[in-house]
Amino acid sequence: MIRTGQHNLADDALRAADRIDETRLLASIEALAAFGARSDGGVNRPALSATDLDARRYLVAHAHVLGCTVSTDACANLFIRRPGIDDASPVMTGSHIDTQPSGGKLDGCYGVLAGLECIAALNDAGIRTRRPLEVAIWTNEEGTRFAPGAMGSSAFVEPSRMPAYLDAADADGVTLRAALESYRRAFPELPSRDDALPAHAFVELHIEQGPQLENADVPLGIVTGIQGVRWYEFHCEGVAAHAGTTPMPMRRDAMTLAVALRASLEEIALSLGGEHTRITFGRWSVTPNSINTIPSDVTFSVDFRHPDAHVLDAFDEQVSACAKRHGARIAPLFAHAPVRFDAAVLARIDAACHALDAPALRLTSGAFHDAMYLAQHCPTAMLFVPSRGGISHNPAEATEARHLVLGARALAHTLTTLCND
Ligand code: HGY
Ligand code: MN
Ligand code: MN
Repeated sequence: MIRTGQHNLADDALRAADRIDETRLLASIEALAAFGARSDGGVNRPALSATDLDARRYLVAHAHVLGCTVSTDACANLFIRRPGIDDASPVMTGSHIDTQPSGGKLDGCYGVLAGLECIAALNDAGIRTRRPLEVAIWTNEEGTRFAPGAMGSSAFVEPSRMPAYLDAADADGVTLRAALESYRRAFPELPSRDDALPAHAFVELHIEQGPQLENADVPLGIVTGIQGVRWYEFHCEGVAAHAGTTPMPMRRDAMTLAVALRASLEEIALSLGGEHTRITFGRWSVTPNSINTIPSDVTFSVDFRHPDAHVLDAFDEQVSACAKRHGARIAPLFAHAPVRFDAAVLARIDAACHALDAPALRLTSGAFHDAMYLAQHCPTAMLFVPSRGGISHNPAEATEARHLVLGARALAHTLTTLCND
């Protein structure tokens, strides 16, 4: 039996879990939610926006109070490190703090704050782990300000992605390059890492954002993988003309084209993917967007998800042909294949749930997460807590306090055992 100080390692994991403090965790969730708070109780904190930089400043200060060091990298990822006894490769946890425009308080933020709560719990318990523990804050996971999503974590595992990312622009034409320059000016004191350090393991705690755990009445989800995702933008072109004078047969209405194309794309998705299909046409822009002018241009996004790689590839092929048939242009924005997580890390999470006597359900994630890229870098897995009503990407996003605490306790147990490998 390996002994550190007066305790054996199994005790350390339980002692760390027992020092998770509900009041401190819930208070940190409310404190972070204040940055970009919406009047309806949600949060709007775009990646690298002023509110995001303020939130980062709050978390960097919090990290220093916990006795941690903070560093960053070329894509503004933040790494909050609790030193270990040895300078071995760290165990990593964390998630993202950028939100959807009408997002909730928990998506991403809960995983970051629970990671910091685990550090506070280890400190309170006086536990020193063999390996360092790092909480990562990955930049632009949502991908709503800059496409693609999970930009920070993908650039961390593959730095060669950065040059292409720098020219990504938001709806106001601000490039990632400019946003990163503002970030560096705001945090000149943070040491920057040149490349991705090896990691012993990565465990991401996240809300499920769907209904499975709540429907099964189970408080924890052991996430075995993530379904695949494809993002595209379609552009339909018509001819602007007067709404009152132009006879219907004479029109080339871009919206009529777009609506017909949308129907064809949905039909393809459902015929290929069946009940597991998830297709969303979430972002539209109409030009000139005037009540009394026939649209000349309509652009809309497609977010397609499916657990089967063959279905995703078949969808790719068929939508290109479909766009051609409809005379529309198609621009692929983002693609990630389905991911299977590491069995050994899953076993650690499983052991933590058993140690805490907590029922757990194995499931695949419908949402993508930074863990899908970290899985290329080191042994990776995820842990879920239920979402009330399965709601997320919505100000009403919520999770029972007892589940938030249990998730953090299971994370503390898992991280402590991994940190003592
Ligand atoms: O879109 C997603 O699946 C993630 O929530 N950003
Ligand atoms: Mn998320
Ligand atoms: Mn999200």
